[in-house]
Amino acid sequence: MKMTSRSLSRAALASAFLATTLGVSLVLATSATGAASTLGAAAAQSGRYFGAAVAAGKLGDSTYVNILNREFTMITPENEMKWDATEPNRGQFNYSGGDRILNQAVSTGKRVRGHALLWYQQEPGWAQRMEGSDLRQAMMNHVTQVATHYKGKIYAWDVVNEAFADGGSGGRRDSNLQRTGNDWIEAAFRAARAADPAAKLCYNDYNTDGVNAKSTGIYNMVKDFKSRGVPIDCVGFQSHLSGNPPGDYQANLQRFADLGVEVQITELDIAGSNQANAYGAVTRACVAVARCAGITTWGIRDTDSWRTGENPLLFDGNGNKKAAYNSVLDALNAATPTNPTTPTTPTTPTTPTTPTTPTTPTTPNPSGCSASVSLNSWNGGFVATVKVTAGSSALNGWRVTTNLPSGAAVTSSWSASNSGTTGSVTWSNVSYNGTVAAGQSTEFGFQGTGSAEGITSTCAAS
Ligand code: 9MR
Repeated sequence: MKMTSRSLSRAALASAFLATTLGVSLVLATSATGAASTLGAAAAQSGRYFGAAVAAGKLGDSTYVNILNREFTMITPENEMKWDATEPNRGQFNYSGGDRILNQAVSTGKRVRGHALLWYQQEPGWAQRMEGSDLRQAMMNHVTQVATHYKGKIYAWDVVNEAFADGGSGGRRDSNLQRTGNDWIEAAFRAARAADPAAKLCYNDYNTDGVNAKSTGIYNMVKDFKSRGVPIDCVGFQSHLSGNPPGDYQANLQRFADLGVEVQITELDIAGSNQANAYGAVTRACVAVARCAGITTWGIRDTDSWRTGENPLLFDGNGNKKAAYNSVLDALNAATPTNPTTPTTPTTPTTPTTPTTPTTPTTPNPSGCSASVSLNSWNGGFVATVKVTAGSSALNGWRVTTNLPSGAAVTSSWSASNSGTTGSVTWSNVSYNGTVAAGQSTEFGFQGTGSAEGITSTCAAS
């Protein structure tokens, strides 16, 4: 946990103040302590999302939709963007289910994790019967077509799902996809980047919850991709668990983050009697890793889960919050807020003596927006992550100018569109991240060659 003593004491001070002036009953609903009352709002305080896998067929169920709308800020289509759904016959694409979910997300201000472009399961029958270069061509066409259809609308794609073997080999899983050549994964990532440069591109897998042979195999692949400039932005940890995550769960996330990729918990569900504690442990691990961008649970209510009878989710069959829900909410609320990006010395908590009506927490920027850049550099290249934070008013669009030192050049980017690649580069929001609530943040990033040490950035509302 990265909770600083300052934020701890501020939170304690504020909650004591609230409890005495407003009465305890209000504490849970207010934001003055940083204690948000929904998963999505709680996660947003530290710049993260909280998502759920959603089935298009359930969008007519009002209990389901009410919880979805209230609690979640990210949606993963549970099956609707898979290969068998989107290309049931070779070259004939069907986006009806995927579009339904995308529209539901967009109309309610949520983002979408695309799942999954290539996976050895849920291949359409025609692809299952193919091999070799013919299959390779069909695979790449599939990636290109689907990523193009959703271009600019997807926060992150699971480009490749579950390509590594279980057990101790640390190698690839056998499949007809794998038999087209070991380079199929990087070819898929390059095709996805070319089709939708704004989407983050993830590799996603299960049984990768600690440092083990399988996660190390994936780690080595990501490291290799980064060193060779193969576009990869994130790694998804499905985290289908029974009881507590392994003791090195956080350390495992961190070692991937240290490679310069985002990490995401993509399909969380936890069975067993220790469920509430285990959910808390997973959430605390994510919020302790700066590059852990968010958590998605694989379904909403226990009755929505693929793990029939195991009740592994945060809401019971009637839609009531379970103990595990409170564990997650508390862990999200305890995360260090990320808002004051520019370390404009958050001066001593403005005299909390006189109980002046607890208005919104003092805003980091008086107006407009600010941008801060964090760099992950290696010899000859870098990844820059830029955090855009709204000032005292919401943003309906933003423009960031970064000044790159000479010799540095942008080669790819995500979640923003740019004009120019060297020197002064201007970045504009894409369709899904232009709206930023007052005091909240969004991120975009880019990869480049050369050294970006000394980069500066400015932000303007547009
Ligand atoms: O939850 C999905 C279920 O409805 C499908 O029948 C199943 C098909 O294999 O896939 C489930 O989702 C899986 C996800 O796409 C990838 N990781 C494992 C998930 C659970 O099996």
